[in-house]
Amino acid sequence: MTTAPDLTELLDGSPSNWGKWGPDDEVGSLNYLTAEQVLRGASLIKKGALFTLQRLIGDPNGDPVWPGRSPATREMILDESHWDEGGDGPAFPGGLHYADDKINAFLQGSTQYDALGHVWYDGQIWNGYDARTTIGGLDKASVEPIAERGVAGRAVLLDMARYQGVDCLGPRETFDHTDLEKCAAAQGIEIRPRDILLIRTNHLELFFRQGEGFYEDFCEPGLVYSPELVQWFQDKEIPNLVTDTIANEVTTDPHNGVALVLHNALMRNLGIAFTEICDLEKLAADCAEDGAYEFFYVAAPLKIHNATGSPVNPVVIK
Ligand code: UVW
Repeated sequence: MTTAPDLTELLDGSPSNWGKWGPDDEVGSLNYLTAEQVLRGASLIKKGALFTLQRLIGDPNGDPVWPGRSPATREMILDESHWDEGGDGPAFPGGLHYADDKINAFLQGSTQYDALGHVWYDGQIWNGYDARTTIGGLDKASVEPIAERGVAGRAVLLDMARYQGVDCLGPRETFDHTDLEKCAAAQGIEIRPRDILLIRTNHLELFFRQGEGFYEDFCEPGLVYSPELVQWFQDKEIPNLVTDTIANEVTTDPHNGVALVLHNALMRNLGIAFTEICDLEKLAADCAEDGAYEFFYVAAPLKIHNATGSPVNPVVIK
């Protein structure tokens, strides 16, 4: 049996953007989204149609999450029953009643932005910060600076499932940048520098069909590492990778057995923001209908101090 190489060895010499935006940077490749890029994206608004990309938290059919995480639970704290005979509902002048609830949730357990400091190897996170700055909360490269900044620009949908003529991609299936280029050409668009990439696999359809069986021998489909793929992302100055899978890439690289290589090659090293577990179905159906696969994308995760990630409801405007 061959053992998987260390990420240090595998990614030795891989492109890096550490220091490119200064020693204090915490938002990485989102720096590519200048005001000019925001305007470039906004110019694609043609019909005033809105698409929200967040999956429902507390979906009665289940919430897909990375193995080891649990879906969010919501607890009702106050409702009308608290004002029943002998109830503990607070009394307000005028007779106000109100409902209150709270959720207990993994910040990476729904549609989410990863903080750039979410993953690492070799004792260093994005921009070379010491991995020990993650202890007890991310002092560096948390989701907070991304939330503070916001994300907006031209985005393209690469509908890999439709391009391959399948309902959804199955476990372990991989594709790379050359496939993305071919998919874009088939859709009649060009992937331009600084585009936000939205990739549809519809793989989570299998979660809703299979229930817990979905997690057996878990290996999601997705982009797979190669030095050429990393260089392509670097040359294209891609700021944000958005997908409809739990972890945005093939879970275990079939060529070397390493887990989540692109989280490290693209997020830790290049500073590309990752947006995961999106629902791209309505958007994809609309794109197939009107043939417009390029549009304005805007998102801002929640401002949570020191957090490793945050729920988000990105919006596409066509
Ligand atoms: C991990 O990196 C483990 O998970 P996520 O899919 O939230 O990035």
